[in-house]
Amino acid sequence: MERTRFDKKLEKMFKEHRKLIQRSNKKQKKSNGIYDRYKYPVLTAEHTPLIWRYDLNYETNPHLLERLGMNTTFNAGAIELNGKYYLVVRSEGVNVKSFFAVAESPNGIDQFRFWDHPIIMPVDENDPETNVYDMRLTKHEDGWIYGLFCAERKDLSKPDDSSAAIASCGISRTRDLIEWERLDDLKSPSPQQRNCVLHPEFVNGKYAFYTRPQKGFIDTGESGIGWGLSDSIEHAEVRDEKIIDPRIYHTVKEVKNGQGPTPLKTEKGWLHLAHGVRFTAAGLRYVLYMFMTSLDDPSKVIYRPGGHFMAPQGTERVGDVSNVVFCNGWIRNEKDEVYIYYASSDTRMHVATTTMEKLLDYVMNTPEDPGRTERCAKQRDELVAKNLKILKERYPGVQF
Ligand code: M1P
Repeated sequence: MERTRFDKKLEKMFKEHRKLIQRSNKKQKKSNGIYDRYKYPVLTAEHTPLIWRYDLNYETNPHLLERLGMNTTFNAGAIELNGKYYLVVRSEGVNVKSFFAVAESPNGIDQFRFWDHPIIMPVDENDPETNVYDMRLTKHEDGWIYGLFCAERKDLSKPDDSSAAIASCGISRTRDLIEWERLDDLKSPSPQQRNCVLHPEFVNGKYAFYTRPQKGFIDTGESGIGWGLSDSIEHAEVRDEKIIDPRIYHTVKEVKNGQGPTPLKTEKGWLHLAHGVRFTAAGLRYVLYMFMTSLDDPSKVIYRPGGHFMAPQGTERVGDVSNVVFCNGWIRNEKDEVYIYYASSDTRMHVATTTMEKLLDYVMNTPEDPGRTERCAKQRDELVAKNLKILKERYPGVQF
């Protein structure tokens, strides 16, 4: 390509990229009343900076080919700092390795822009991981911002199985999302851990972890969302791990589940968002559900709204791993609005917005799953009877 064409093409690429980043987002008209979805994803692979992907030197890349392609941007941790909204995004190159990168927005709904440089997470050179993903950010009362993530290594005990892997909980901390200190991975009785989250307060003077013990890399066994305490964060070890939110037959979390973002403290209890997984003829289906735990004992579940809170819809259903919504980041702002950052189908990031008031109403007043079909029919029938009474009184003679 001639130099002038190269320059023109580059200019056009920057212009289009700028347009994408500056595009404003719009609330979708349809809502279930609990939260609002938005027209556009907040981050896609296309949002990643061109300087991550292209060699802009005419001498070494005269055809302006993409050199280090990006595949997906998903499963982001989220945090608000000084009035700005930050996502620490699982950014995956075309080589299927993820790394973390910060994207910031002035309003949390659109204009998310990646910082120029990805996070270079420190590694233990004696035991480096092959992949890292799904960071949960916790502003802890000890003053640090912690980032817990899955650190994945090849299972060296099975040299002939090229997919045998070990998932472990990596722990890092920062003050500014720029400098990261790596601490020891979490030790626990389970051979594998994924979806671990640090509770934001000390419990009995100790660091408290939500865990997800698992038998194998994919198979969780008889597991669920676990809970355990550790004396230290620098050398975190949970000796006693108890399951606080188990898997249950014929529910949205029949096959597995995992804690989502760090729970939010409210005057009624700790508000949790989690993912639940079910086997279907089309493969695994990942949805989000909520629950609340007690302020006196954050390991005690006190409200369990039945069914899913959010499931993949429309184009969200399709991606690298289809039929998945996953969330590991949300932000409660000073107006008590909650911005839920969820990924669809392991491919892109979206936002859904709501308020603390609505989430509390949802969690405390949505009936539990009665567990059996005829009880579900009766539960619905009771609602129908109450509603018909209201309608008949208010609009006598009108058929709805
Ligand atoms: O592909 C869906 C999700 O699968 C895993 O979640 P879990 O451990 O609960 O099965 C994670 O790898 C997650 O990143 C991914 O989105």
